[in-house]
Amino acid sequence: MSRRLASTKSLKETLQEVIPAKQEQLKRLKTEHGQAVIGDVKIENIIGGMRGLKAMLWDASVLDPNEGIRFHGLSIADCQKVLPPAPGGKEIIAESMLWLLLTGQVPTTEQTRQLSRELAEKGELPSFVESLVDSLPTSLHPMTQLGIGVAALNRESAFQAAYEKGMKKSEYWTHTLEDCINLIAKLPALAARIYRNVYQPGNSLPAIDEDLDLVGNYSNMLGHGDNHNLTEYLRLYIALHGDHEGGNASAHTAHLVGSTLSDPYLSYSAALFALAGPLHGLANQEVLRWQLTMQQEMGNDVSHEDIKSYLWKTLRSGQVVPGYGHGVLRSPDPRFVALQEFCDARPELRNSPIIQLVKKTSEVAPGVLKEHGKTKNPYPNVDATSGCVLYHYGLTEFKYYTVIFGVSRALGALTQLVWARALGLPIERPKSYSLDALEKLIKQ
Ligand code: CMX
Repeated sequence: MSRRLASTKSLKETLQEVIPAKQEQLKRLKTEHGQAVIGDVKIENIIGGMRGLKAMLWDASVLDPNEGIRFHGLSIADCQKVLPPAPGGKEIIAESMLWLLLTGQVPTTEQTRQLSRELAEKGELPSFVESLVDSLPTSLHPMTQLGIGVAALNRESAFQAAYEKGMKKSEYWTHTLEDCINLIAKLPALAARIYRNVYQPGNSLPAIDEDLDLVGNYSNMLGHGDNHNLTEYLRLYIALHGDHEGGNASAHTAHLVGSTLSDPYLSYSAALFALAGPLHGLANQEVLRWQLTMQQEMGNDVSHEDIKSYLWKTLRSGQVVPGYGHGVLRSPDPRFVALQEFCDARPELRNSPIIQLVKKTSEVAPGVLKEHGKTKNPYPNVDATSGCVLYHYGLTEFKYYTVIFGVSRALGALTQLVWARALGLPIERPKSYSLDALEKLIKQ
């Protein structure tokens, strides 16, 4: 992992430099250690959603159960120290996180600005996609609209066009990169258009400002560009949520579909429909709903004891406490910690009743969940606070929250598509068994 370089190399040039060493590393692993055993497959893995099975290559980030996520070895705190922010901002931005995820290197400020400009230049939607999205009923869920829009963008796929002409395998990654950058560039305009159509019909979208970063433009197009604190929050949230290693449902879906050589637009469209599931991308809205109900029932001036009894009420009614627990993490999610620090540093959030309630709940819930004794991780995850901050800042449309997550997750999922093509990874095809076949295997 290289630290910040005094370089003006473009993203593609930087990738061109780092890819050969990774290709060598992969070749060495395959030829010298292809038969090395790194774990067992248990029946519980097969019937338990492949939980815990070490079966995927994902290079940009690794999730440690106790430390949380690291992006090419950098913790969130490290990233906050070294990744260049937007002009006039302090938070990590999508461009610097994307550069890190793709290349394993910390970009210079100039490289980040160049990437911002490139994304802004490529940010406009083709007019047929605008007409398509405008023609969708406003009652159609924003995530369905986002998936449709992203899939339609594949008419522009450089990968598909080159594949039809018969490109060499060694050229796959360059066309994939072109598509991925183009898609990331267009996501804010697409996502904002959906927001305006559904929630503010008749309001036209501002033009993309080539001097602004990706999320600065997104915030502008959502109609919140004059709220610097919300824009900064969106920057942090979108950068932090960009990647969470490979096994989560959206990232894995992009990887699986991409492995068939479907282009990045189709692959990421599929990923968005995985993200739209209530077990995956919707938790932030569930937390908000739950905390608002708590607030309505108990008022703003609640004690720790009041929250404790509310938590037990939720648990006794057979529901999960939203925003707590995790499939991999076994300690407080550092993304939650980073968002809490963001809240603590701003008076309007420190004084916000909903944010105060989130904080108080996080002081009580782990003890209650430990006493309840079911969840393997009684600590808050990122979603314990993420939607509540949006709500405080006036982005109150719950159903839209997963769309923002969808803009974010593209950073990691599309990074991995570039690498999968650069490393020549094959089509995914795990072996499956029937229940009877499993019984037979056990008897053997
Ligand atoms: N409240 C109450 N019970 C919980 C719980 C919670 N927050 N989290 C887990 N449990 C329960 C499970 O439902 C399970 O119960 P059963 O044995 O009756 O099925 C038991 O504890 C063991 O679950 P686990 O192994 O600890 O957790 P899983 O890996 O199965 O599930 C997750 C992980 C996130 C789905 C789960 O913790 C949950 O439902 N949390 C609330 C929803 C949420 O916040 N989701 C956001 C996840 C954030 C992200 O993915 O980034």
